[in-house]
Amino acid sequence: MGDGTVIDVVIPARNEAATVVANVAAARGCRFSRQVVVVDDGSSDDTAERAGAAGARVLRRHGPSGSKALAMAAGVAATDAQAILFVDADCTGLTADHLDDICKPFVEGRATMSIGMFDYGRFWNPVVLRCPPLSGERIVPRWVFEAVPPDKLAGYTIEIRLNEVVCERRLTTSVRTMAGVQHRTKRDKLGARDGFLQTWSMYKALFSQMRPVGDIRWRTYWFYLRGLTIEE
Ligand SMILES: Nc1nc2c(ncn2[C@@H]2O[C@H](COP(=O)(O)OP(=O)(O)OP(=O)(O)O)[C@@H](O)[C@H]2O)c(=O)[nH]1
Ligand SMILES: [Mg+2]
Repeated sequence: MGDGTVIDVVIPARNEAATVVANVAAARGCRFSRQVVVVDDGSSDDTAERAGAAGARVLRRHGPSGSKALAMAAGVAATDAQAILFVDADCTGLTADHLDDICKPFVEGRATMSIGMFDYGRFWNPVVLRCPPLSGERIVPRWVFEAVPPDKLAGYTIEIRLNEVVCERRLTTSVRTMAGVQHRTKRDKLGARDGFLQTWSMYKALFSQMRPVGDIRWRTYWFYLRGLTIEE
């Protein structure tokens, strides 16, 4: 993909009033992005109103039946961009510069998928950069998202499905640390007990996608590492 590629930002958000404005601002400041689409379903706070006031185009899906992946799909369907930069609404410390840095390897044609990882400090970052990436901050060509089968658009497993599309085709990925960026965890949002239970069910869902229970092959990670460039 080259310089003329149209890139839109899609931000799935549910009950992220505390952080959505800052993340929309970062996304609007990204020099490669055309528009910022926030997809809110079922928020009980004013996430949607705040996102709109911050300059995002807001899509509202009503009812509690949504999921992160379905929100992302609704965002993609609402744009005609050739590439989508996904950003979670619960990041802290995220700036336009971080998003520019994620886009560069993609725009310069060095990677099919480019991802930003949270900053876990000097000791852990080199490890995190080599783990299977689950990060929500990533740019992919539109076709990569559309290649995920509709029945696999489930909750929090969308990132490993995107990894699968790219890596099983032996395409390239670039990762980098987003210096100073963290996120509000489920514990921050829901309290210790519910946060723990939801985090537990998220990881259970992730592992149940992997063989032998699920259909994702472990070799995908090997292909991932072979096509990986770590940006400094
Ligand atoms: N529209 C919409 N967005 C969602 C839904 N579930 C999660 N999101 C958003 O997706 C992003 C990531 O969700 P999180 O729950 O923070 O998941 P995570 O960051 O992978 O997991 P943690 O490490 O526990 O924070 C956030 O912006 C959420 O608001 C949903 O059902 N609908
Ligand atoms: Mg989060």
